Amino acid sequence: MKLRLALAGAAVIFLSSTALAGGVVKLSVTNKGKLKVLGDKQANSIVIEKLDNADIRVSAAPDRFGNDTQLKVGSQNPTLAEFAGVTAIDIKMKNGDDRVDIVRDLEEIVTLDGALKIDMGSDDDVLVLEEVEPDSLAIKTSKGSDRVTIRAVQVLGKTSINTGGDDDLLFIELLNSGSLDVKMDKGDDSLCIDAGSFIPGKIKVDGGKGTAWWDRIDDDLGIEDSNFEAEENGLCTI
Ligand SMILES: [Ca+2]
Ligand SMILES: [Ca+2]
Ligand SMILES: [Ca+2]
Repeated sequence: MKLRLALAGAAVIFLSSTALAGGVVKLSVTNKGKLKVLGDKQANSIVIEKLDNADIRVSAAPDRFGNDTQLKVGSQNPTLAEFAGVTAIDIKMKNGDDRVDIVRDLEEIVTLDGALKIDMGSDDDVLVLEEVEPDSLAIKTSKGSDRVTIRAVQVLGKTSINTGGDDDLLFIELLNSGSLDVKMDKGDDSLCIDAGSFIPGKIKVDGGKGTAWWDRIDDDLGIEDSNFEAEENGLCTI
């Protein structure tokens, strides 16, 4: 049975007893409306969505071994939590093979007046952004072979993505952003930018050391002169 509680910080949480296995993710909202998401050294997995009442909902999801992440809001351990008045999101997942999905589910596109900042920490992380519209977007995935998917994302200001060391995969499909700065660092990295993206401002794409493959980059984006080694057709269909 679920128990619905209203907290002073405008959070609504749903309690149920769950064993601790996939680590703990702490959630809090500053008085300026920034939702802070803080993982631990375990493999944490969460889903962030927007509800039709404009609340942001964070749900715990099972990791690839089926272990559920435990959320923590104040002294409570809910399985999902809803927050009103969120204007920005700051995510730090730390070590472990983490997964974060920020997606439109059945309800609203995830719009934010402020910044969306995501730091996946070390190890092999998965990040999926689908139908998200923040004011600015900064992604960092650090060491580990990470996979980042950006689909139908609209950013008023700048987008910066740094996938760090090791063999990373970055898929960008339908990104509208004021500017774009991609750094893929060491390792054998792969980048797919779909031709449907629109970036009117400055574009900088750096494949880093090691082999960097790219596919389906729109000529209009003008990034062929970057240090990507070769075009590999079919990369975008992986
Ligand atoms: Ca973690
Ligand atoms: Ca991590
Ligand atoms: Ca990496």
